[in-house]
Amino acid sequence: MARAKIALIGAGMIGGTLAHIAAREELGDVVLFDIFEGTAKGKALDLCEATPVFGKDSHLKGTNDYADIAGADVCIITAGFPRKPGMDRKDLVGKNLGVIKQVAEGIKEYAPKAFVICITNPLDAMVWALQKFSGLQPRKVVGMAGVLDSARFRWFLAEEFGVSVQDVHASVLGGHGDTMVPLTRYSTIAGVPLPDMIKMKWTTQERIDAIVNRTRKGGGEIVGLLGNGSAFYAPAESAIEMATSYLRDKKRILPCAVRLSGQIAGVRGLYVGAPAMIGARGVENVMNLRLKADEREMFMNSVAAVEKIIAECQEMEPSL
Ligand code: TXD
Repeated sequence: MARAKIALIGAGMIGGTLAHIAAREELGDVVLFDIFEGTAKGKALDLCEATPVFGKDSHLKGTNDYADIAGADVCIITAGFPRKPGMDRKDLVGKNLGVIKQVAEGIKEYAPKAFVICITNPLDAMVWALQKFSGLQPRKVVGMAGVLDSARFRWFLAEEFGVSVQDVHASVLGGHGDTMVPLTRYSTIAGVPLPDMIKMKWTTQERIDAIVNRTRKGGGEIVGLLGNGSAFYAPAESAIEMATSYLRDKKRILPCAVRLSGQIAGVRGLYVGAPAMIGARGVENVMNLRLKADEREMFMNSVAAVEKIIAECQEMEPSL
């Protein structure tokens, strides 16, 4: 059987890390695309030269020509400008919307059957614009944010309880960032929901609230520490988990930015984070969670934040 072809649009910090993981996991052959041809070609060649050492037969190619992504099975998009310290996600809107338009046109022309994972911020609005500009089926276009947000939440919980990360499950909903909705009643330690962990006196409500707050600000914490650029290891691992579920038809249920059609709180036509089943047909199902009043309020607050950025996009790009 032919190897899968994975196109990585953007060969920066996340793009390079994605290429590394995809090659090591032998997930498929990799095309690294960037407007800076040297960056894409240099990273691809460096990784090709690493393959004999880690002993995997993945082929990597760097390019600045969209024709090279022809027939890609998966496209992962990180092209754009990262958030700088003190810069809000919204400052990125104008710059990254123009980038997403170009990328959508490239994918529409050369890889219209691909499963497309957008990572570029502001995530929920960019993935929405990408689907509109490209005209691809909504079930084949998703955004990566929830897997990362829930991974951060899981790590903080594993630290809090001193348990293996493997025994921690965390559930998040809504837009990426400050308005993200952590579902503590669906977040568990070895199957025991967090509210029960509080009753069992393994932790307190105050400590869980602090962890939720730290999770919401997780991206900013890394930006502040790095001083130049944003998180890349955990975002890359998260997108690979989504790509793997598609390529291997695993039907994982992962929190992804998906286009809702009424499954949660009646929201339609918008991309927001929700638990989605990812298989060979793309988004095969979205869990129709019934939210409690306070969760619904947080979710609608998150939806409003996404709508606000979309309105800004529509002002800048009347075709949307
Ligand atoms: O959870 C999430 N979704 C996120 C998103 C978590 C972390 C980072 N998040 C966002 O991902 C971040 O705010 C950025 O918008 C993207 C990519 O982050 P990365 O750290 O990889 O950024 P880099 O290193 O700046 O890489 C971006 C690359 C860089 O090499 C540019 O030359 C290239 O994008 N670029 C382009 N490539 C193709 N086409 C165009 N037009 C283009 N413009 C810039």
